[in-house]
Amino acid sequence: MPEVKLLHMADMHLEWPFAGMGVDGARGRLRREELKAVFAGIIDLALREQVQVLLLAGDLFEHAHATRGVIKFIDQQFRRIPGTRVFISPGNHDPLLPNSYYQSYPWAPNVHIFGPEAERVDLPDLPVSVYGWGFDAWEVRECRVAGLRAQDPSRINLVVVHGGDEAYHPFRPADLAALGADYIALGHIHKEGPVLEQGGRVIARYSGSPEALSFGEPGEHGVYLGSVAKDGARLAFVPTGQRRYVTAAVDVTGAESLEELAEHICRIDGLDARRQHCYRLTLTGAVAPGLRVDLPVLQAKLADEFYFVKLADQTRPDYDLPALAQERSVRGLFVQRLLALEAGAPDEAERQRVRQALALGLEAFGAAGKGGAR
Ligand SMILES: [Mn+2]
Repeated sequence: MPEVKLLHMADMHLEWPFAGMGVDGARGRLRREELKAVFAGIIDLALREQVQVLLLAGDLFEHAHATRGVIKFIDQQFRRIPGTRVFISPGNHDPLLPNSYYQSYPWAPNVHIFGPEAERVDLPDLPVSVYGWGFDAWEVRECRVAGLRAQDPSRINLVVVHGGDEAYHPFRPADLAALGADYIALGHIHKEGPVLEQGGRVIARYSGSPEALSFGEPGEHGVYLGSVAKDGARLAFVPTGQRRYVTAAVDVTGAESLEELAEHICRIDGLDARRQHCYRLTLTGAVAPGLRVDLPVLQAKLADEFYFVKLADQTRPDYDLPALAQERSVRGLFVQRLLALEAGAPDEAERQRVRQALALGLEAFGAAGKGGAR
């Protein structure tokens, strides 16, 4: 039975600005170089696995930021795999606008870029048809998959398309099911996952972003590799992501100094992992009264321990607040008032401000923590 060796990827977002990484411009530029390396690694995989068809389901690069240099880099990667047919369905970050490099660049002969009209391309040497359609605007608010319906059910019918939500080419699983395709490679959602299954086999899925781009993209990232025949698609996830984004809470209960806070924080992972991945950590628990959880200083202390760490403070001083609030004293009244303020605060930022005021006030009153005399 004929089959086709396939690699499905999407949402590479080359030249992504990484603005959320903070003020460090060099780090963003380095991340953009890392994205290029991940893409080159996927081309290595296609070469090694002798992939016949590479489906690129949109958002390959950032239209707003891409230079001719990065386009040349992408094209050179495609030229490394002349035996692989590359099909690109432009997405909402790399739409086929009049000034798109998709229009003006002399792309390698093995590359096909789908346009705003649904199109079928038959491979010359295999009973395979590839159907696709591409964004020609920043937003597309209607479903355009109807033109991608398989015309010859005896052939292996592949679809590559971008979108799936309201402003970005909405479609439902039922719209995809109606296409009669053997495999539908989707892009747009940066988390991999199936969209349509039939008889225990995935017919349509998102491959996710090959490299995570922000804290909104936790977990492993990669591409899908395998084969498609008339009796079904057999593709498996291949991790390609280099840096993971980890969001977690760290209980620092008992910490009495910034050094101890740093020790608690470093327990989140081993040094190799910490120097590889990006962490967004919220400190929780009860710390020694009088310990100022000074995030900028702590952040500086951890500079050599992490590739990237962003801290938030939700700790509280280790006071027995209910007991203090019972005291018949100015201090007792102060604690009562601030606990009420905290309870009535509209958001976490305000609650945190009240907790800080409470801690400073108790520090001024000279209150001892639960641990005893200070
Ligand atoms: Mn995307």
